[in-house]
Amino acid sequence: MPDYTLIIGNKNYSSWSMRPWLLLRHFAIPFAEQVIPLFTPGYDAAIRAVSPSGKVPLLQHGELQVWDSLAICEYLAEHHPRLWPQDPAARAIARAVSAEMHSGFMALRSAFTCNIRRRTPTAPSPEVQADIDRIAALWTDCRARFGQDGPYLFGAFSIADAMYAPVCFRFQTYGVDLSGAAGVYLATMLATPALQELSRDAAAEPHRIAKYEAP
Ligand SMILES: N[C@@H](CCC(=O)N[C@@H](CS)C(=O)NCC(=O)O)C(=O)O
Repeated sequence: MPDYTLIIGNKNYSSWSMRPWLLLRHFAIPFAEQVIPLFTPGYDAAIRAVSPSGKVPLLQHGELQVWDSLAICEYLAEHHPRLWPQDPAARAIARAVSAEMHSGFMALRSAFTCNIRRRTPTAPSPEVQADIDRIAALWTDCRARFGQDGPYLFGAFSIADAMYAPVCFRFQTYGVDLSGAAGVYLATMLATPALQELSRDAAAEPHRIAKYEAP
């Protein structure tokens, strides 16, 4: 019986649930997965019974309940220090870009909602394009400054990559092409086994959330 239980909303649409799930899977940290299907009858009561925020994801570890994706990743890193880069400067920037993702990119997140199995090439609005440009610049900068020892933002896969994984899926769904180092990083992420496993699980999920399937 694994120590950790991760409660998620689903695999296909729940971008916040995805981050700690990918982290646990990529690092082969054993965990039990519990799905409380998002926006289905009974979801609200079921999630509020366990999560103080009424939102997924939630990590249960013994008697402790930790909510919010970034706080969950930080908690896991207390027990598994390799989840952040080892160098203090790299770790500081990894935390900065993770926080920027956690609190920003609102135009992209609201126009290009997460739907992993969908393919719907869409021309971005100027606001969405500005978010895409910032993400491409950030990825390029991290790869150039910290990416010498591996193909991810800080070389080895870290929390920062897990935080940007939903953006990678959104770029695939909406047909956002990136050039140069950012494009190579995007392809690397989409080919990463944990992301591929999540995609397969998302494709097999039975339920549909109508507002994320329109138009
Ligand atoms: N900042 C939170 C956001 C969590 C969040 O908004 N989760 C969504 C699902 S992806 C949710 O539970 N929505 C249900 C609701 O708002 O009632 C985090 O990082 O975990």
